[in-house]
Amino acid sequence: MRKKSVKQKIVVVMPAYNAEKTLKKTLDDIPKGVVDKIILVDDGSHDRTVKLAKRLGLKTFVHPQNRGYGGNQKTCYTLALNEGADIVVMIHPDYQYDSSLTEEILRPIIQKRLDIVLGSRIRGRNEALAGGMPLYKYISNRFLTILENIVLSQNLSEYHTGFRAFHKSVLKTLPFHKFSDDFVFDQDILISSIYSGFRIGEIQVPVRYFPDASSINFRRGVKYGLEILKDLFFYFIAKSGLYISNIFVKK
Ligand SMILES: Nc1nc2c(ncn2[C@@H]2O[C@H](COP(=O)(O)OP(=O)(O)O)[C@@H](O)[C@H]2O)c(=O)[nH]1
Ligand SMILES: [Mg+2]
Repeated sequence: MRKKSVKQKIVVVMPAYNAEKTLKKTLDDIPKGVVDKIILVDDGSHDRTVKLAKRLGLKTFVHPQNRGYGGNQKTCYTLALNEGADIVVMIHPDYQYDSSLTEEILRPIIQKRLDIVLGSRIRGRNEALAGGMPLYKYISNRFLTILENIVLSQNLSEYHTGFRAFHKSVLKTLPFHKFSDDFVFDQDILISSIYSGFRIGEIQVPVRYFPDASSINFRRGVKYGLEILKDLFFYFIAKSGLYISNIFVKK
C-alpha cells in the first residue's frame, strides 16, 4: 500500500463521535498509497459510524460508553503504537480538515525536521471567516493562541486544530494517559511536548465549517478556554521549578 520511498509505518487515527455523514468523504480524500493503516475509535456514537467504518475496512474500536474526546484520543494513540506506527496522524472524521494534505503533514516528520506538525486553519482572518469559522471561535482562537505563544515561547498560528501528526517518540515519551479526557487533551499534549523539548511546526489547511463539522457549543468552549489557562499556569510553574504536574515528564 505504501510508497517505496516512505520507510516508516504511517498510521492514521480518527477519533469519531457521530461521524456517519462525514467519514467517507474524509477517508476518500486521503491520498492512496501514503498510509499503512487507518484506525477509527468510536466514542459511543448514536448514529451508524461503527457500521460504516467496518464496511469501509477500517480497524474499528468501540468505547461502549462515551469517554470524551481526550479519552478517545488515548485509545487512538495506544492502538496506533500497538500497530508499530512510526508516525501517527490524527484526523477528525468530520470533514473539517482537508485530508488530501496527509502527505504534506507527514513530510517534515519523515525528513526529521519536526516531531509534531499541526494543520493550521488560521492563515488569515478573512480566509478563516470566509471558510465559515464563527466569529467568536475565531476571536477566542486568536486570543488563546497569542497567549499560548507568549507563555510557551512558540510562534504557531493555532493550537486547536484537529489535524495533527506525531512522531512515535512523542507518544512514547509523554504520559498521555494522564491527560484530560475532555477537549483540553489537545492542549495537554502540545504543552507537555513543548516542556519536553519536541519541535512543533505547521502546514496551512483550508478551513471548512458546516453544521456536521462543528458541534462544540459556547458553554463547552468556555470550559475549554479556562482549562487552557490552567494548563498554561502549570507550565509556568513547572518551568519555574516550583511544581511539576503529572502532565509533564520530569527532567
Ligand atoms: N469523544 C467525543 N468526541 C466528541 C464529542 N463532541 C465532539 N467530539 C469530537 O470532537 C471533535 C471536535 O469537535 P467539533 O465539534 O468538530 O469542534 P470544532 O470543529 O472545533 O467546532 C470532533 O471530531 C467531534 O467528533 C464528545 O462528546 N465525545
Ligand atoms: Mg470539527
